[in-house]
Amino acid sequence: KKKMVQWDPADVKAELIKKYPPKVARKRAKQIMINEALENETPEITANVRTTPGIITMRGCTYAGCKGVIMGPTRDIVNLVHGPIGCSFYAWLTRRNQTDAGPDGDNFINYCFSTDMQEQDIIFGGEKKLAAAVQEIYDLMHPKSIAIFATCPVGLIGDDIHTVAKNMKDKLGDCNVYAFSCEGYKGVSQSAGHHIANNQVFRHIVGENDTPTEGEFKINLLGEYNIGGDGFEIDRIFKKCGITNIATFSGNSTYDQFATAHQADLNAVMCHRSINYVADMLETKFGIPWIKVNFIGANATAKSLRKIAAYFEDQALIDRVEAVIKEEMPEVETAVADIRSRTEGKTAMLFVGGSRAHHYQELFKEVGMKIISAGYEFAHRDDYEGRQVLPNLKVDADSRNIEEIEVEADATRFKPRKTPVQLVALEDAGVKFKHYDGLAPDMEEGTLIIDDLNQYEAEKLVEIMKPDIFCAGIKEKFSIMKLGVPMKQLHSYDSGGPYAGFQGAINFYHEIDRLTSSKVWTYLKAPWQESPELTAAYVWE
Ligand code: CFM
Ligand code: HCA
Repeated sequence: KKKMVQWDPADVKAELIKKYPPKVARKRAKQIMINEALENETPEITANVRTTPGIITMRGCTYAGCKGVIMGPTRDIVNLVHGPIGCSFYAWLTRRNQTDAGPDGDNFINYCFSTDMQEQDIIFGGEKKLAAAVQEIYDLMHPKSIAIFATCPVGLIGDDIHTVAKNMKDKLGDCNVYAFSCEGYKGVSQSAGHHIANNQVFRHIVGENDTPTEGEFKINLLGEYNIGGDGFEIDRIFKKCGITNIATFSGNSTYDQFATAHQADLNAVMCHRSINYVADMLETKFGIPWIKVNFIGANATAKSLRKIAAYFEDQALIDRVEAVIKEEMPEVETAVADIRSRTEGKTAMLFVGGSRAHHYQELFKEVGMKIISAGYEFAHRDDYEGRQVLPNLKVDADSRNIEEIEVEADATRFKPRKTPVQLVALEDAGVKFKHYDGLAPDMEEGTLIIDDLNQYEAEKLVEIMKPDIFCAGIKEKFSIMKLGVPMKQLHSYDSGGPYAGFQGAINFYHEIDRLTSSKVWTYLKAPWQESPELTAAYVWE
């Protein structure tokens, strides 16, 4: 059995920033946090700040967050990229979100639509070319809707994509056209792109369709992107429980699902980081409360289903949810019992996006593994530290004065589904609404929490702490594997998945077992490590 590597987190931190110039070291020091209990407070971390130029960040750009993340998975909206062809080509089908359009549904995800901007468009402007592209798409595909995305040059030359969109919408008549000013350079990461996408989806689509939707317990699932088919597994479970999912934002979604989303009774928020803006807007404009859920991990799935059932306060639903959990769990428990003997006590590191570095800790814990270091690429401070807000209301749980709450609720709600007093009573009964835990409180003391980890630090961290598995994205994959450490992509899942829900958890346990139990890593030695005399042959003059 492998001996546990011991380290002092303060030493590791010092080692990570040792080589930086003093100013950079000072900045990075604030983004590397030793998780420790302080008197009455959580330790603070700096997040959502610009990456120092020259550092090889793991982050993506604003266009990636808007077009790739939020709008990309919607299958019947044509996503037209206004920009040079590379921006469209390199964002084409990379995110592994799956679709099922049924026998006659539209699915444009497989296509790559671009205005293919050239030098002359940069000089003379690309608006005419953009309008012609919209017309061409309409003539060829007749979609319900066309979304236009700006890449960096568009903002620099000042093309007015919103006016082009409006004019084309008026001209076409039966096709909703709108635009996103999501130039890649805006903001400090893809996070700005989420916000831009959320605002426009809400402004141009949500609430557009009042045709009544069927279902007794209607929810929207926010922040689930059907990577590796996760959304399919969650929908399978909802269906079994009798919960109607009107719209997923945005895995395998359609224009009409967004347009009818305002008819739901509850929003269940999975990836809070990317979609909290829509949750808040649905609450403010349509009075639909939201709760935080997590379907990554079998126990987390059971907990989230119970939370949804508790909201509706319906005994038949509560019983059905319990029956589903009882039916699904034995297979999960059998898998854990088999795998845990090999995975117990092994260590993992997770550096992913803005929510998975937290959500996936559940799955590792279920097979007895320890998380020794984790962090987000672009999350904000509340994703690290957690936040607690009362449902339906813009007040902190601490300042819970019922009269004050009622006044505020009346002023902001169009159609409140429950009175604040009922909600407070529910909270007191143990149902926590709109509360979400941050990453830090859920991690053990002495662990290292690192924001916007970069390539240099990733390699150093692995060398020093020697985890049994490292989880991140494609840019990290091969440099980590070359260090002899198994690497699992938690963005694209490599070629695996689903990992959500009960069946997904079982898939994940098996994958982690295979990766961390494989002997192949012990054979991984470069020729010059085996025969030092070869070193000279590999040195470049
Ligand atoms: Fe949310 Fe996502 Fe994530 Fe994200 Fe992303 Fe993604 Fe991610 Mo890649 S929306 S924050 S911007 S869960 S694309 S499906 S895997 S970084 S952790
Ligand atoms: C993005 C998308 C990404 C990249 C994943 C990766 C995704 O940030 O533009 O680096 O492997 O999940 O596809 O996060």
